[in-house]
Amino acid sequence: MINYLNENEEVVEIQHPELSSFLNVDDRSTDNPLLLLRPILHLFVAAAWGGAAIRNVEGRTYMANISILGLGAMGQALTARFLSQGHTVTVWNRTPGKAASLLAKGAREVKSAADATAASDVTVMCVLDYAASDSVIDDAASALSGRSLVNLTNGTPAQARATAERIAKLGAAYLDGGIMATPPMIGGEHALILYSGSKAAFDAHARTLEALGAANYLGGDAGLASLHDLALLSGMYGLFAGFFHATALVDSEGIGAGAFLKLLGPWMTAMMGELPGYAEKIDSGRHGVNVVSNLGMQAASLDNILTATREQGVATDLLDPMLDLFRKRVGGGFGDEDISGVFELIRRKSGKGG
Ligand code: FVH
Repeated sequence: MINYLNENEEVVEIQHPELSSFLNVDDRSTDNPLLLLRPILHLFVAAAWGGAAIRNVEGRTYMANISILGLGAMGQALTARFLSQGHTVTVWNRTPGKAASLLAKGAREVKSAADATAASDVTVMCVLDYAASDSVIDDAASALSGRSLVNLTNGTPAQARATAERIAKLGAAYLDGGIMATPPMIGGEHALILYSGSKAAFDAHARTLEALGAANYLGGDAGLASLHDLALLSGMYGLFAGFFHATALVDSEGIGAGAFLKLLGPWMTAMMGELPGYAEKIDSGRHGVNVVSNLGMQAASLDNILTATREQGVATDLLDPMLDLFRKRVGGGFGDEDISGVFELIRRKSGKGG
């Protein structure tokens, strides 16, 4: 008998007297060279056993059957990472010919999304957008029943929820995901992937999915991963916008971006320290307490920034909307309050948030 652990840490027993006498040998000091093959044999036995994710109790082998739909830059990175972890990966892409380097690493390519889906308990899809993922689901629909689909395609919460409903009707479990990483970051320490949707599917496959990056499950509403993904990206684009505007301003006098970043980087990092205070004011709705730098003063500063920007011949497009909001809030009688009050102008006026 050979013992393996499935993804729920349950022991799976495989009855095979000849193999088990060899694979379960404990004496590692033996000089039998065949023992070097033991990890590979474990992989072989796991595969032959029937496809569920299993790993050797000794912790030296770990194996899942995973299918990947979509071999763009991200799909290729996901596949390469799963392969590097010893998993069995079946791949499909709309346009053939993108799997060459993955086939060399052990991936198996099939001709249809349905064939790929049928090959594994869990299928990870990562294509351009939801129009693309809808059409891939059309093709895979016949094979989805009883399986799990993890959709890492970027989209909106509404698209994720609609897809969750559709997949439920097809009899499959659905996890939506948002990848907070670029392809080269996959599997690295800074890669984060947000998930929401079927808790059962997350619990069953979290161990496998963790190979890609930290796996953060946000709840049963399939739209939550997308909501958080887009919100995090919004923060990123706001940061980039500040960087671009600031750099264009000094660039107008011939100062290079790299040189300026030495000043801007630490300044932005220092200003990050203001965010917990703003978050507290937003959550409490009390923008008038503990005000150090009031909005009226900040509106005058931003006005100066935009005047100087025009004088330097630089475009004001990125910051114009911010000054409009500052002025509107000051005009509403909130000039003595904190800058966090601007949030009240953009938040949803009714429903969950407002
Ligand atoms: N790359 C990145 O930095 C970001 C990081 C965060 C997450 N995003 C999202 O990941 C999705 C895929 O992005 P990608 O980088 O892999 O994108 P591409 O390299 O352009 O590959 C696109 C794949 O989508 C397939 N595809 C497009 N349209 C269809 C369709 N109608 N039916 C089936 N597949 C389709 C395309 O196939 P092909 O053109 O090779 O036939 C590629 O496999 C995306 O949501 C990012 O926002 C990446």
